[in-house]
Amino acid sequence: MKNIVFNKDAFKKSVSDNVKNLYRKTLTEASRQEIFQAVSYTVKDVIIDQWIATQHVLDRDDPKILYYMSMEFLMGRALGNNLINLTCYNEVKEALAEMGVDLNLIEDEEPDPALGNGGLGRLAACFMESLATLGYPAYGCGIRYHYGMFRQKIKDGFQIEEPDDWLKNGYPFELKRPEHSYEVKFGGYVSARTDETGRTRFVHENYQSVMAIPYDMPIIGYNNNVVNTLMIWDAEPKQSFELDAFDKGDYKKAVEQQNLARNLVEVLYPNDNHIAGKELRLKQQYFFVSASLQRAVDRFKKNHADISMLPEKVAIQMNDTHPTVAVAELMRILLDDEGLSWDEAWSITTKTCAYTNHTIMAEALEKWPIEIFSRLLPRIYQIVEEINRRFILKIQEEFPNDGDKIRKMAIIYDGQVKMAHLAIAASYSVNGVARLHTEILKKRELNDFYQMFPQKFNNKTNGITQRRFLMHGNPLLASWVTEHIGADWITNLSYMSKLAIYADDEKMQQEFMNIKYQNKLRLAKYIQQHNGVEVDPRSIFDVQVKRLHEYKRQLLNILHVMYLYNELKEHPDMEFIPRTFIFGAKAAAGYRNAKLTIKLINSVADVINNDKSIDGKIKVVFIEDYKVSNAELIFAAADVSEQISTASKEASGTGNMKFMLNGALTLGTMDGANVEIAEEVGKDNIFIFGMSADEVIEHEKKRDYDPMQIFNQDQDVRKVLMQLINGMYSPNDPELFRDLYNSLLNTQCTQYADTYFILADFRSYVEAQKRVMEAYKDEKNWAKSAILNVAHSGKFSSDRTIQEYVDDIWHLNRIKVDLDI
Ligand code: DL6
Repeated sequence: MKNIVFNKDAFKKSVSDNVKNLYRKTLTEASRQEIFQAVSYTVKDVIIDQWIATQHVLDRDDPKILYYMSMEFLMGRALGNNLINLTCYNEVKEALAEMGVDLNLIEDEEPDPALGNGGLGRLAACFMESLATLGYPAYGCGIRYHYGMFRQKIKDGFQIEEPDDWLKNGYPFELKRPEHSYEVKFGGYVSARTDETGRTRFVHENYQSVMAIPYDMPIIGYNNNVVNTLMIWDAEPKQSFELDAFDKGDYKKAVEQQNLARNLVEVLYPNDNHIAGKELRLKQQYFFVSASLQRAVDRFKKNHADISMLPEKVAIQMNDTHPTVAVAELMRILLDDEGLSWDEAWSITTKTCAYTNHTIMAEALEKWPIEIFSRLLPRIYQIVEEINRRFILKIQEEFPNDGDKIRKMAIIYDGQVKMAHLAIAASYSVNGVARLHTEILKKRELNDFYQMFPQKFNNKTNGITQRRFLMHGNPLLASWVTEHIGADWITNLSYMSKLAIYADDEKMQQEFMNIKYQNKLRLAKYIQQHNGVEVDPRSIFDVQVKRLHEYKRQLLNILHVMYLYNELKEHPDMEFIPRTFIFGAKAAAGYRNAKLTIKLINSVADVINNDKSIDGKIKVVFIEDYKVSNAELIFAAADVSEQISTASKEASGTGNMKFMLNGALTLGTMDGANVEIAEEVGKDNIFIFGMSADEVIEHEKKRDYDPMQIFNQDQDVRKVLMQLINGMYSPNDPELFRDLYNSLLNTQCTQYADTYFILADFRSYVEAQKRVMEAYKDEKNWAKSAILNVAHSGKFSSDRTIQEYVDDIWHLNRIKVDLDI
């Protein structure tokens, strides 16, 4: 069933008209960027009708609405995916071709809106798309950073960060909505006053404030007319809104407000799984949370006089602890603006807010010094103090003989506000993002809280949208799948299991491998253009793309490449299937070892790629500026998916699912969602290695791991590690990689040497890599495994994840949108 009727002539005319009206040019005179803008405005025209219709349904039916609060939405490009979800991608491609325009080149003109760092932000984007596709009413709430995730350049092998000026040419898919602006206040002080009824009122005075202005972006459901909204907030100084009310004499305040607005949303903090702890970041958090909640409550009040019904109409999901200040802000609105008692306000808040935990990495658990928190958000701090006071009483009731519990569980302790504790105390649901992760939370990291509130804890294994990561990213495979099993998988990925019966079919295996080959050619071309490196599409494409973090162990991967190179040099005639090791990763700007690992990968690439004696058997490629758009090309072309984090450290991972969907075989540890991938695909179709989460945690507890022993006993390890410091990969500066060497061996430089058990897992990784090579020799069997990976990817659709959130946490109803045409 197709909902929109595509009219080719009208489309062409609209594109030409847009070029004319926007740029005073004919199509032949227009640049690609201008044509991208013109096409996007034509597409937006179609979207707007569905968007309005969706809003009318929301106004008419008054369903419960989800507000998904997230500091990050890593959206990726919109044009292609909008066309897919409007079900007119091929028609538009054809119409543009008739106009002499290549849609793929036009798509490349769109900047990647990169308002996120990595997995957490991309998950939020997949969730928004699945919510719209399933027809659930939802707003994404975030920040319109003027500069998103930095653009990565590689210069002499080092990462250089360049600003991502994604709004430079104007972004056609956003809509400014100044009529929904709100004031957000910072600083000042709070005075208690008794009003005429004898009630204590808290008055916030002498504050600075900014206006939060929403920009709406449409989120288009697949073939269902539903268009939800991603509402991202920009900041503007208040006086430009209220010129009259503004005290013109107060120049200093005017400048302060101007600066506050300018700085507030300027840039995304580029840290993944690590908090910056900067004052501005707390301001950003409160800014978008306060504005979003004010809008949510206003929207609710349009239809309802009784605020106690809020939990029936509004669900707030806090994506990690970053928006946790929402709990206190909602309390403030209910107490101060709505005049409710503490108990009434608390009852509403705790039935409305839910929290997702995305990490157990200690450095990512947010804590704010009370000095900063109370100075920036004085009223919010008062409220958190009171939540904490009452929470401590509850802890004492629950654990009467255990004084230590308060130290471990209090929201405010040791001069810090602990955001995860606040989130758990106030949420009706606390979820982890893969089964293993949730179990670790329950048994270890959050065990005290689990003992107190077992009913709050649940698991929601992450997922990804197949519309972007197969239909758009891998059109050849998508069409092949549809040809053989029909198109139901597009909206219900569990249908993919129908492919399994073809896994043994030699013709199908051949077809699958041909498609993979075409995708490898496409990536090889991209690598040639961007890296100037020639890679052999017949080699095994072994890929690790994700943020650079020590726990993700890109270092283990490159150490193995160094080892393999040593082997090949020592035994030039050994049996060997050519391998292309592909990396893509951004490192946080201040993360030394991560940046040094990027340099190491590039240095190893330099040496190996230029060594004629190995006949191109190993190539190493570092893809610059890894982002959503090039990720789609990479997943489609991969043979091997490297998911090699230290077991227990990767909460879930979602790249692992994207590779699987595209028929790559996972080489991974039993970590995060790898565990569930292994379960779905079966042990014959995945390469598992390394220590288990329990073993890692046990060593961490006992502190009995000594990497030096391995260094002394394993000559291959010793050789590779020596090459880090003997100038083999840095002849001009043999000390260049000393810090990496030290991180693995030298206890004086790190708290514990080899914190992420790289040497402990090295041998097992080498063996697993051998199994990969053995398996690849049998092309038919490899193809069978690859097809089975696609066939068993059904569980990992974000549609499934969202349905579980709806069933267990949000309790939303689907809407139905008909277009009155
Ligand atoms: O849940 C999405 C994603 C997981 O797949 C990754 O395993 C996890 O590392 C990531 N967590 C974060 C935590 N961030 N902070 N701050 O990015 O979430």
